Amino acid sequence: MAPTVAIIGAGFGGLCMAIRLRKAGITTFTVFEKADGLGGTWRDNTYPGAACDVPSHLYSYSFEPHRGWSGRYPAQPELLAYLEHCADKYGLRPHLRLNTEVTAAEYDERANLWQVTTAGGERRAFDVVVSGVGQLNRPRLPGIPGVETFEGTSFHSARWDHGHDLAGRRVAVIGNGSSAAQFIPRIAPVAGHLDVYQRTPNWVIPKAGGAYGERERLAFQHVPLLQRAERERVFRFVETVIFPALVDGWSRNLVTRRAQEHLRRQVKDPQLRAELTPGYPIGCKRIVIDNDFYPALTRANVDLVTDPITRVVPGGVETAGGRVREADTLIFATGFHTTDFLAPIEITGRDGHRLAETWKGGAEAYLGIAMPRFPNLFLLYGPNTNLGHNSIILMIESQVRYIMGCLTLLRAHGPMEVRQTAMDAWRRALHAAMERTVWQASCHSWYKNDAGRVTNNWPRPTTVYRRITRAPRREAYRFG
Ligand code: N01
Repeated sequence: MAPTVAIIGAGFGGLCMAIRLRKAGITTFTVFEKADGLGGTWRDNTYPGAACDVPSHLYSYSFEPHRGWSGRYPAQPELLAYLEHCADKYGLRPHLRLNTEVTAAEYDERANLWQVTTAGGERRAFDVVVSGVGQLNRPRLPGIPGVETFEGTSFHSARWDHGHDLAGRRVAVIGNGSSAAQFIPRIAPVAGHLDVYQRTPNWVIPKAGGAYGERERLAFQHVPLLQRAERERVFRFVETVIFPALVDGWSRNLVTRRAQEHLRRQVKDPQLRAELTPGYPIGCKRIVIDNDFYPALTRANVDLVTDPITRVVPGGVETAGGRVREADTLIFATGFHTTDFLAPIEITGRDGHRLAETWKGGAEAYLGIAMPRFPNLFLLYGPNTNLGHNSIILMIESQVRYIMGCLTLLRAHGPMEVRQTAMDAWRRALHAAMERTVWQASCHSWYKNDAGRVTNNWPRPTTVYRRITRAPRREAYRFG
C-alpha cells in the first residue's frame, strides 16, 4: 500500500514533492499550507521590484520548463503564476489544505505513525512527514528599542502594505540586503525623502542581461533545445565561476574586483563609495546582484545613514549622537528567522525526543534531509542545503528524488531512521568542507546561528550534492 504523506508547505519544495508523488501514482498525500494561497516565499514577498536574481531557466523545475519568461530573471508575479500553473497541470488542488497551519507532529512508536496537529485542532495520522517550510519564511523584526512607539505606518518587506501610498512621504528603510536592494530603486522616485539605514555594507555585483526581446522570447518558447542549452550554460557559469569564489582566495579576488568596479562605475562620490565598501570578504554574506541599487542611493532625495540606530521614536529614527531623522513610514527590510528551521512547529520523535532540543546547538540533518530519532521525517531545503551561488530548485529536486527513493525503501522494509553513525560521519565531512568556505570569515550573516555555526549553507558544488543524494544508502538507515 502507498504510504500516507503529510507535506508541510506549498512553496517550491512542497509542490515539487507533491508533483513527484503524483507522477509516481501516489495520491495518498496532503499538502498543509498555513497561508491562503500556494507559492511560499513567492506568495509572501510582493514588495515593489520583487524578483529572483537567479536566472529564470535555472529557477524552475527541470521537468517543467517555462517557455514564457519575460526576461533573464523572473519577476515575483511570473514565479507565482508558474507555481499556480504547476499545481493545475499536475492535479495538486484536491490535495491542498490552505489556511491550515501545522503546529505539531508527534511520532507514535507503537503505530509507527506521525500524528499531525493543525492550528484548528485537527489531528491526522500519516506514515511520513515531509517538511517544505523553507528557510526564509518568518520575517524578523529588529529588536530596536521604541519600535512600538512609532506613530507612522510600519511594515516588514515580506508583508508589504500595498494599501499605504508612499508618494511624497518621508520613508525610512532599515536594512540593505537583497530585498531592500530590489525595492529601494522602485520606491525612491515615489517617496518625498528616503533614508536608508545601513548597519553593514553589502558586496554588490551587476546583474547581466534583462528583459528578453521579442525574438529571444519566441526562440525560447518554440525551441526547447535552446532553453535547455541556456540552462546548461548558466549552470556551468555559476558552478565554475561563482562557486570557486566561496572557497578559493584567487577566484574571490576576481569577483571582488568585479564588485569594486561596479561600485566605482555607479557611485562617483568618494564618501558614499567608502560607506558602501564592505570590510569583509565577498561571499561571506549573501552577495547582492543588482544594477539599480547604487544609482538609487545617489538620488538627491535619498540619504544613506550609517550612524548606528539607537532607538525608534514616535516621529522617526534616532541615531547615535541623539539626532532624530523624521519618518512617516518605517520599512523593515531586516530579513528572516533563518536558523531555527522548522520552528514554531513542535516536532517530537521517537522516545519523546523534541527536535527543538536536539537542535539546541544548531540545526543539522544527514544530507540536510533526515535525523536520527525522527523516523520517516524528511526535510526539503533543510539545514546546510542553502546555496550561496546557484538555484535552490536544483537542491530541492535532488532532495525530492532522494525522498522518493526512501519511500520505496520504507514500503519494502518498514519505517526508516538514519543511523547515528551515518549522522556523525556526515557532520565530520560537512564541517571539514565548511572550514574552507568564506562563510567562516568574520561577518554577521543569516547563514550562521548565534554561536557562529553555519547551519544553512551547503559548502560544496551543487553537482556533488546531486551525486550523493542520487539514492538512499540502505546501510545508513535502520528499519522497522
Ligand atoms: O534580509 P537580509 P533580506 N538594525 O537578512 C539589517 C533571499 N532573497 O530580506 O547586515 C539595523 O539579507 C541587516 O544588517 P546586517 C536571499 O537569500 C533572495 O534582504 O545584519 N539593521 C541587513 O542589512 C537573501 O539573502 C532574493 O548588519 C538591521 C538587513 O537588515 C535573503 O532572502 C531576493 C537590524 C537584513 O538583510 C534575505 O534577504 C531577496 C537592526 N537591528 C531576498 N537587523 C532573490 O532574488 C537587521 N538589519 C533570489
